[in-house]
Amino acid sequence: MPFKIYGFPPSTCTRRVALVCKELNVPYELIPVNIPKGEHKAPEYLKRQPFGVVPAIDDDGFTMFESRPVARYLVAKYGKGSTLVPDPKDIIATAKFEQAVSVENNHFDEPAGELFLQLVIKPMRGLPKDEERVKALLATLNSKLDVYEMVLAKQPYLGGDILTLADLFHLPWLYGLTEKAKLDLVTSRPNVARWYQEISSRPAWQAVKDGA
Ligand SMILES: N[C@@H](CCC(=O)N[C@@H](CS)C(=O)NCC(=O)O)C(=O)O
Repeated sequence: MPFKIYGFPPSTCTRRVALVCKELNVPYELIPVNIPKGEHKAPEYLKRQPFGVVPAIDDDGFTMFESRPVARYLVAKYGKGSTLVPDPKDIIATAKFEQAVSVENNHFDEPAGELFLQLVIKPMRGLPKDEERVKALLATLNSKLDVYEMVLAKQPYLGGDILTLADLFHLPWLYGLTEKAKLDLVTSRPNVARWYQEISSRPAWQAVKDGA
């Protein structure tokens, strides 16, 4: 039975899981859950993801949700020899990886996601954006990326010397904000630009960047 992703192909979290499948060469079947039609709130889907968001997965009867833990499950199960998650026996590499994963989740995801909502999703739905909120979010995100620039001036990747899931987790929002919202978040920061250029040109991301 193929690995099943229940998701909405353009959604960032669905693409985050699809990206890791591609990185690990895990074939997947995408079962569409149409967000604009409200299918993510349908009782059948809520049995898979009780919070009513996408994605959820089914791996030969094993079901789970939350894109980042799903990515880690994929590496644990299918990523023999993969360095996308450090060997847990390497305590320092693991600690630095966990730090980077936490930074993405706690400093980047929220302002990036809300900016995307304001600048791309609202206009797509014919809704006005909140200019004051956009200004505040941009200030927040820029201040976070200034810290990224300092980190990436000292090491090639957010977790250290090796590319990990912590880097890849950024791709859906960063791509959306630079390519769709046309925000200039990276070019003025040479190390962020070098890092983004490298991770976004990976074939796995190229394969799913516009839809899982
Ligand atoms: N932390 C969750 C977030 C899931 C999430 O917010 N998914 C969005 C799409 S990226 C969604 O389903 N939005 C629909 C809604 O909130 O109604 C994950 O990473 O899986």
